[in-house]
Amino acid sequence: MKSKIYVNEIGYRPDDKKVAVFCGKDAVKYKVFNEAGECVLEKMSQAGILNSATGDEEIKLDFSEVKENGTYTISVENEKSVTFSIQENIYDDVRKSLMRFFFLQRCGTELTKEYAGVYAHPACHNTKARIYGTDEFLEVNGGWHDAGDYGRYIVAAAVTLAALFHAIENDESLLKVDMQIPESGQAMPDILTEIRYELEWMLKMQDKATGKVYHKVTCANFCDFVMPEHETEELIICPFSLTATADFAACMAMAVKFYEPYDKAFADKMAKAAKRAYAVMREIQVPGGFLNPEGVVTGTYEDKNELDEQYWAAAEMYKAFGDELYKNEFENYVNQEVMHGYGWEDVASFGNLAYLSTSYPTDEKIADKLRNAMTEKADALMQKCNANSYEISFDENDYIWGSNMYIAENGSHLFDAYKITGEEKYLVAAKEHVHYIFGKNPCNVCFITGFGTNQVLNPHHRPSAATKQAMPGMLIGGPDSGLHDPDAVRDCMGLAPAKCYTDKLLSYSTNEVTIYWNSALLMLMAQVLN
Ligand code: G3I
Ligand code: 9MR
Ligand code: ZN
Repeated sequence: MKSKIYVNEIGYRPDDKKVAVFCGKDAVKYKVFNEAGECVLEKMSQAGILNSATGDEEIKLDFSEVKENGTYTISVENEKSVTFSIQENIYDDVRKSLMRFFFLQRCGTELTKEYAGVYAHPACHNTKARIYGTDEFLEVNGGWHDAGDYGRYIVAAAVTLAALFHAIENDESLLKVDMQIPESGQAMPDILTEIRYELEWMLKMQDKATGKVYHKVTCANFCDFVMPEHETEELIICPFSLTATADFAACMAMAVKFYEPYDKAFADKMAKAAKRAYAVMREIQVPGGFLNPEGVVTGTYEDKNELDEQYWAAAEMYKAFGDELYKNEFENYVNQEVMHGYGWEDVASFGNLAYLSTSYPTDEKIADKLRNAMTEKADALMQKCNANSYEISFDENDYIWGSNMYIAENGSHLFDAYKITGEEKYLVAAKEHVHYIFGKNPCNVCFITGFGTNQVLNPHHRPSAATKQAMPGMLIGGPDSGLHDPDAVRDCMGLAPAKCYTDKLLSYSTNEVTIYWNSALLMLMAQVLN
């Protein structure tokens, strides 16, 4: 039987706030025991509060006083939690594993046993790809497989890299992590080498003639649960899209400064690519945005609002190159209906960070407006945090496909307000979002494969399924009350929104993984746990 005390199963750093959750109505006595079996803390809780997202009354068990290194359990009545640790560098392993995931997702190249273990495979997806609707073929090898499937999508790639760049900016120690990749030990830090692997592929997805960027390259259909070299159907390059082209421009502009010190020619190539994409992005006007062309059924990353992508691109272009034109265009977008976020669909928050951190002149009124909007957003999230015992910024309507990405993203919005106001409460709240992902959640599972006591064993991820071994270091999508796949319907029908999660291979809407979910978590961890 799983314990009913929900705790960060990976553990805590000594000085962070530490709170477990227990379902119950009345106040309870709880105790914390160290590995020697000694009780190091005994306290009374407050009474439970009803949570509209779980349907449960929940009690907070605050044990922040326990700060000594060691392993512990918490007990309430006859219930005992899983064992967890307190230690300063407790997150090093999970951070590295989350980073190595990108290497393990490499497409178009052989992964050897030495670096990839059971996930080793020969080069995959290395035939030329057909440009949809034509007899033209293009070499677009490389990059990372997007997710549990083997598609490669520009929108997804760009936001992944943006989050990774922000992770590095917030925690420079990421540049020192030995990712145990074939290139480790070179002058370029491993994380930048890995990111470059994706950038090189993205550059191939830009049309040489026009500067427009293709939306994705995938087969027409999703393949079976096989290793990537066995997906051998024809590769199809889907049409240009405004979102892909704008996100591409933003991402390339961001990348320039990271590579300048190591490879000036590569940095210049990206600067040029960014400018070309930005210049033409608005020409790609398809009513309603990108949709799959006939015969192709893989991921769409469809987006009804394409303004936030342009907003983000304008901001990054200005930050990178300082041209007045980009500034004017950005400031013009500020007055329009843009969607703020750090996810694949709504990206304007990346634009805010770019405008607020550029060394070129900015308009103070606009900067103030952005800071106010960011703080307001965080305040709305804080209200939700205060309304439930998990202290996360979710109510019953927030459990959608990829909810764990929104958990991470909200943590980053709270962190933004901390940076703007200096108020500690935002930082403390942001950290609870990491604790939730690591096990303090009503699904009672650590949402990173390979970590924690209650592990995810059957992720919707083809290499994991083909090897019958969950690849470690993947952030799982998490509860989705929309019940978007048959397994979710069968296992979660009638459950409260926060519990609509099932550890089944076929549950792609709750149990898949993606590059941009890992990166969102790495960004938040770099912000609040460095
Ligand atoms: O935005 C609306 C929100 O306003 C509404 O309240 C809510 C209620 O359901 O839905 C929200 O939209 C959801 C959207 O994700 C939010 O990001 C859609 O219902 C949901 O269907 C959509 O899911 C996306 C899914 O593809 C299907 O399109 C996921 O975000 C996205 O991560 C996922 O991406 C797939 C790729 O296509 C293929 N590769 C795997 C990858 C991960 O599953
Ligand atoms: O594996 C696919 C996953 O990456 C997608 O997110 C998901 C939704 O588009 O689709 C998965 O593929 C399934 C397909 O949609 C329906 N037939 C079964 C496929 C494997 O579960
Ligand atoms: Zn591949």
